[in-house]
Amino acid sequence: MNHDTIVALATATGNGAIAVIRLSGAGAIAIVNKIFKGKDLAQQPSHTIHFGTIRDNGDILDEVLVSVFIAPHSYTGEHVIEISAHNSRYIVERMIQLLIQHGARAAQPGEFTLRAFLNGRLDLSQAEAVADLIASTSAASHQVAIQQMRGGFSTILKQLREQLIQFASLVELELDFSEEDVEFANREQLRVLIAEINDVIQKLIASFERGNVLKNGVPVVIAGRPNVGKSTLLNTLLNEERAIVSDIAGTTRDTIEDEINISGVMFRFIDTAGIRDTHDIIEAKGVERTRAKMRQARLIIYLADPQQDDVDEIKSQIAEVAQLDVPFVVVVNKVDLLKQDKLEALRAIEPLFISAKNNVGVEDLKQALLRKVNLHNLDAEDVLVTNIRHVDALRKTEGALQRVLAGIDSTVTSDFLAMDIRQALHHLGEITGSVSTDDLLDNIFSKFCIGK
Ligand SMILES: Nc1nc2c(ncn2[C@@H]2O[C@H](COP(=O)(O)OP(=O)(O)OP(=O)(O)O)[C@@H](O)[C@H]2O)c(=O)[nH]1
Ligand SMILES: [Mg+2]
Repeated sequence: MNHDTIVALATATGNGAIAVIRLSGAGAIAIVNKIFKGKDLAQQPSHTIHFGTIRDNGDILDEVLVSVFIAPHSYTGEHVIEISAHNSRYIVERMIQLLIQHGARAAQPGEFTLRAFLNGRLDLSQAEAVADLIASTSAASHQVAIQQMRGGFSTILKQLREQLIQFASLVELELDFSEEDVEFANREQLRVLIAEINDVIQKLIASFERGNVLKNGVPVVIAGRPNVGKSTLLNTLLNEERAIVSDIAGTTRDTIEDEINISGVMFRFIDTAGIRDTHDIIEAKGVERTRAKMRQARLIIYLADPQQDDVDEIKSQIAEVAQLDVPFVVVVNKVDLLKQDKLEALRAIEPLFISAKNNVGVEDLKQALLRKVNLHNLDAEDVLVTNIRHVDALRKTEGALQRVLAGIDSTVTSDFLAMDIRQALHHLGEITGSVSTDDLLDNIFSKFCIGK
């Protein structure tokens, strides 16, 4: 199965000067050679590029550049050919058909990367990072994906896993000598190793929240009483008329979301229905939704309007927000209308003063948000877990290690100890793919596009 040569368009369909058609497999060079007129590709060294024409029965289909990668020095570890052609849908379709006629097969989604994994060019978490990298939309998510694709935490995990394997085999060896009551595996050393692994795992699990936020954007809820200017602020942040603004209280009834990139970090702003008691059933539902969104937020912008509410009233609103236990910033809107004495009185609550309508102070607000999430200065060496599958496996590893520790303490027999260590190894291996099932691989690679 793995010996057939696969072909797919590697670049996006549609506009663009160049299309790259990629082949991988033992027959890649021979197949292209049959339709390529130029140098004999079979005679060329790896990592070289050759100009020539692709011909169908003597008719020139296109002038192309052909890149040659000889196994195992390629993305997939197999022979790889990349044909750079002119990006016409017609040319691309004909060329792929031609290659299939000459012995290639159309690739499945993610099949190039799957082969890279099966041939040991990437581990599973690195392969997943390829998908993330392609999907990355901000400097931060890009950095996390690159880090992971280049090895990331799998290197650390592999080392720890190997040490644990050593212990597993020593403990299992004890089973063969069970009559004689010997201990090959030093229990104290095992305890130290487990503590070390636990430490790394804890850090990785803790990084998940941060990593996930980087990948998916920081959810920031804009909340406050009706008419304080929440929708106006959303529009100003997005620099477009995204939400309806009016001087009628209760204009926004449902949540409205959109993303912007601030200094490399994706923020997802969520405009909400103004909070008040209301008999209007639809508005009441909207307010309920606002409260739910506030609880789920990573950060709340609590917007107040001193034209509507006096300082004490605003203070009591803030006290309510504080109870949610979600980080928040207090922002006073409509400074353009604010009288000096009221402004002074408001300083006590240390808000940011803005005018959403006139775009005053909004830049400072953005900077405050960045400081608050503390994500923009990511260390290039920071290892972050962004994948729910990985975090699951890490949690399961943690559980198994706890059982190993408990086992050492209660001096259970070696066979139970060995079983728990094997469990931990299994879950650690799931992350890097040292342990994998067809279902798991299917699940991961089917999410890729064809050509990746
Ligand atoms: N003077 C002044 N008016 C503003 C400012 N920001 C918003 N407004 C006005 O305040 C009114 C309400 O603005 P919205 O953005 O619709 O308020 P909201 O908080 O979304 O209101 P609801 O959706 O009803 O909860 C509109 O008439 C805006 O033009 C500001 O900075 N200065
Ligand atoms: Mg609104």
